[in-house]
Amino acid sequence: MPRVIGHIDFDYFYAQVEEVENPSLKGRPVIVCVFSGRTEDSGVVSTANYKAREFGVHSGMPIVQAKKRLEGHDPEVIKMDHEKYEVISNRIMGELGQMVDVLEPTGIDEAFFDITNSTGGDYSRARRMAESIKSAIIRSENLTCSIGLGRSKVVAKLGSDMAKPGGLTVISPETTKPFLAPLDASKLYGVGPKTMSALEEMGIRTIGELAKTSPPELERRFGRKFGGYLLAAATGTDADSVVAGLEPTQFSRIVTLRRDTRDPKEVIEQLSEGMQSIHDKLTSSGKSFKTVTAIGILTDLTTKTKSKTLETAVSDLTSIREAVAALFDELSRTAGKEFRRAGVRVSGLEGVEDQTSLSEFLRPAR
Ligand code: DCP
Ligand code: CA
Ligand code: CA
Repeated sequence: MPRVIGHIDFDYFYAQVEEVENPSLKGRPVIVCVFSGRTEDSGVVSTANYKAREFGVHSGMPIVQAKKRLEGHDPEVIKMDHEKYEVISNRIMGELGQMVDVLEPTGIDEAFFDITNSTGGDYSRARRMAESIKSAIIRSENLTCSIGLGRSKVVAKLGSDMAKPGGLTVISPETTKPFLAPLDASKLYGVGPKTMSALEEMGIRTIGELAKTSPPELERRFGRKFGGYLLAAATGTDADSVVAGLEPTQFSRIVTLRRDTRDPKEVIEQLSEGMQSIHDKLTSSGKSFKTVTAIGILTDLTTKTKSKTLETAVSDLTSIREAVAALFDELSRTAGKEFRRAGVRVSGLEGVEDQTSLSEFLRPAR
């Protein structure tokens, strides 16, 4: 049975999240920026929506330069809020995990997945599944994404790249060769400018030309491992499989206090948002926890911690707040110095995954 591997990539992710939150931005150039704080506009563009890209703005460009290009076009400049994007990413990954056989997140806005079993290797069924994944994400988060399907990770990734923005590229086993042949070899995952110029020296420009090169020739130039990979990638036969992403084992937040203090009430108050964000993460990943830890970093920069383990796993905000309050009361009595920074960690996570494996375990054998 041919493998069916997918690669999903959310479109102009950070900027799209901002558009969803504030629909009046649609149609205007939007840039999401990381400000370094040195001068008012120093820093770089983290990402830009497609409207801003029409003016040549791209990730990594200095903010000053981007603003110049967008002058007179009513741009919106937004400060990057990584936590916000992470919460949404986690929610989508959680949802995706329920829809595919194996999910391997590879970044905040992308993942490989395997749907060989659930489609029986049938690429028409796979296309319908990819379409329903796309509509599910639109329904739940109002976000568009691009998906590629193919028989290997390299092919799937090429497919999602070509589908941007908002598309779906299905490369069935029969169409893999003609699909790959005319493409520039630099499009292959792992082929950077250095490899590309080495290939050009060998007279290789396209993936099709690379696929026809003899293995010894490639191995002589690139070594056994990378040479072998290049040939496999070019023929769509790279064997790498989709590996389930590691589940988080803890969530934590640390803040620098507005002033050094021994007062647990002051500490708790400033940790309130952090506890809320931990609670959001628990909710979005469907997890509960057994252990709560209060973390205090003192004025001499030593770290003191105090933990409490519950009898059963819980996930509600009140439990976090109550445990943290009690732990900081104790910590402030024993620390002997003022707190400079303070944090909370929940660990011993249990959740969705355990339930799935349990139900699988209980399912009668066939
Ligand atoms: N990112 C960043 N700095 C970069 C590149 C990316 O901070 N130099 C962040 C912002 C992006 C996110 O990572 O939204 C995902 O990166 P992508 O390369 O997938 O780019 P986008 O999702 O922004 O756009 P595309 O529609 O091309 O996927
Ligand atoms: Ca993206
Ligand atoms: Ca990406």
